Amino acid sequence: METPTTLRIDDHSSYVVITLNRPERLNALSPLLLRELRQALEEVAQDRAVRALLLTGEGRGFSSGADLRDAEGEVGRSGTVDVANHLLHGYHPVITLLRTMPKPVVCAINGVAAGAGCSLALAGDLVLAARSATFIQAFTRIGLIPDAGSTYLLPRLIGRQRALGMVLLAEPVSAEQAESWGLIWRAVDDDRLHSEALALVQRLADGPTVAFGLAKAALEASFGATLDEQLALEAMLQGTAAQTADFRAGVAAFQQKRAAQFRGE
Ligand code: LHQ
Repeated sequence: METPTTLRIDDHSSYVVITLNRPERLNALSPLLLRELRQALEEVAQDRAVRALLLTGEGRGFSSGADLRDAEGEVGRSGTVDVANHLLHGYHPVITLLRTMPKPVVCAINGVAAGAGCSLALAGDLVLAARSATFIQAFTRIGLIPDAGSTYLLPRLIGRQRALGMVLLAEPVSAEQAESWGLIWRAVDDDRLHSEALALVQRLADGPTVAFGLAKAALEASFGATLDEQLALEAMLQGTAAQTADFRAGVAAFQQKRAAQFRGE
């Protein structure tokens, strides 16, 4: 991939850190950033050596959502951009790649996550946030509805009432509030965010990657399934997990009373 101009990509061999890098606009999601992020995510998804992903932002924001000042997309000038197409071709591949990534995705929310930036933050598997970070469903402030997955994710994470509160009032929700609602995994002190996120992604990268990917898929499928369908899916996916070298390594380590060394296959 060509060196991206809106992202920083750090390859730590077993995991990759992608940093949104337009801090002067609080990492607003320009069409170029979305294209570069999509390409980076496709590469992470396909690279078997990469066993986990950390997504974070540079500067004092995680992401302020759609770039309302971008000249290319002209989102800010009402009627000059085909919003539905921009969503279909710009945002949706990114959200889908994150949700279907066959390896764990940690999001480290370093500051405000607004609009589609909030959707992006919540698309991760485990979301850590700096205590000073906020989550704003900013869409209705500008007369839009939540997009980029927020109407799917919010009710599943926090229920209808809190989802509606966030959407209709569009007020900042603190990291601590987000943690207590179950919107995110954990709020951590600002100066600990980076080290805690790296420790978490390293831990996940050392885990049974195939099982992690299959577990994610099973949990995702559960919302649209009956118990019988879900039991059948579990049996099928477990059949796959049980064929991995990591399963054999895990059982052997248990029998020998030592920690397992997983290789992600
Ligand atoms: C920005 C942005 C921004 C550009 C701050 N764009 N520059 C919509 C349309 C079409 C298709 C697809 O989907 C969507 C979905 C959406 O995401 S709609 C929601 C879009 N986002 C927003 O409405 C949030 C807009 N931003 C804000 O409300 C504030 O900036 C927040 C609350 C995020 C942060 O406030 P402050 O901490 O006070 O920072 P600031 O407002 O001073 O912003 C700092 C700079 O970043 C500033 O630039 P400047 O040159 O004046 O220093 C802002 O213009 C720029 N910026 N958000 N979305």
